[in-house]
Amino acid sequence: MDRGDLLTFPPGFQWGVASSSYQIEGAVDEGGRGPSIWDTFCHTPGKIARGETGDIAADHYHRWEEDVRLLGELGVQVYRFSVAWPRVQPTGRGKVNGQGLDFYERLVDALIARNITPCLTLYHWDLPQPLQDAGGWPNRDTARYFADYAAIVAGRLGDRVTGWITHNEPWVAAFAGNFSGEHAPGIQDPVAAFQAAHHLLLSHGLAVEALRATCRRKPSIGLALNLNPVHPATDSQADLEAATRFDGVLNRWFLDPLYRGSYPEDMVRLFEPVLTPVREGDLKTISTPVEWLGINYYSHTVARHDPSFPLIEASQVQPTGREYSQMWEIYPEGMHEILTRVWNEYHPPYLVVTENGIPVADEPDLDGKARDPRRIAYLRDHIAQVHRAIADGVDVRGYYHWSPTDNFEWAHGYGKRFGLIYIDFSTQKRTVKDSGWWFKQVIEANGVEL
Ligand code: IFM
Repeated sequence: MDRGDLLTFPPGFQWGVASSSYQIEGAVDEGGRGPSIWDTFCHTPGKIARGETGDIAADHYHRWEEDVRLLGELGVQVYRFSVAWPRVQPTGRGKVNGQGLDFYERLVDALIARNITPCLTLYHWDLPQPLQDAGGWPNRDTARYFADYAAIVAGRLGDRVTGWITHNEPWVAAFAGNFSGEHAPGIQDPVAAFQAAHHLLLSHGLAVEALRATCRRKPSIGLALNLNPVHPATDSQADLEAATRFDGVLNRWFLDPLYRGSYPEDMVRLFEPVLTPVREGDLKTISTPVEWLGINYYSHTVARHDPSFPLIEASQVQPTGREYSQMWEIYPEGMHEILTRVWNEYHPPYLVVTENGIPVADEPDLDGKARDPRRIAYLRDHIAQVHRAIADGVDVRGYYHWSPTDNFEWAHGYGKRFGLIYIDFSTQKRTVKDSGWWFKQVIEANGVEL
């Protein structure tokens, strides 16, 4: 498998990049698109750094051809993108906006023409605002509307797209959106957050049925979970237990229902005061087997006992003396740890790293070149850990970098850059960074040089 310092990957391993609609598209009121919760949230003063919005973002709605061409230049094999539900159904239910579907159809056809496999995410957080007005994810009806929307997209694209992701990071959608309120819709209500989490999972199961019933080509369905290994801040009993609880809400609350058909008992006891009863049959729907699981890995979590946090009595700490990016500790070993743990404890058919990347304050130099050695180092070290997991017997079939271009990083606005391609947001000029050319070599070699 390895030649000298080159860690080579199994034949057929897929190298990709991942993006999401609201973070790149812009054109929020064009092509018949309706408003989403992120439009509302961004236009609420005080929610986003510097008052920025995704109104224009990376202007991908107008520049998608250039973006697809750049993906081709980098030799990318898979492009994971998301469809904006409010482009397809401006009010989230009923009426379909053909122009929205046309946009994604053009994109998919252009990818296929360049031999880039599309991997379509149905939901990356841009819920149509009218559905939020009717209660959002805490309202059970939203799950049913999501399945209808899945069938609509599958009806148009299911003859050529085979890679499907129902949800991206349902933990973030549920808890950042409805518990901490840092994300849209900005609600702070634990009861609503747990209802949202349950309905997101339920909608995943319902969408799986809808995709299988509608796609003309057999779909290969997964979902993308944000998973972190959780480590205790010290070896005290209190911190060890706090780490178990943190792991319970971050990882097991989603993995257990999907792969074991039940919520973790220790956490159910803990969250009992804020849980609403689960209806019969829901967990069977949620645990409908799917073809693969996507893991979005960025860092690990270090947790300590902290009674000031209700219910969970645990909080995250940032230990000193470690290496950090602008948003998280840099912890490559966690990639190996989470892949092997999920593989050994939950037995998914196979895994794909559906996101991994680093926010770096890049700027092109005077000669116009965008040098980003920290991103290259981060990617090399994390890809090496994917390789290590494969060598240990974990079936990982792909690695998708977040993200092809710099984009709108939610509450951080444009202040955090994750792209392999630099975007000057004042001109929308694209410049491939060193990391982009480096990733191209990784793809060509099907391996990473240490
Ligand atoms: O930009 C986000 C993405 O939308 C979801 N996963 C994490 C990325 C980086 O924060």
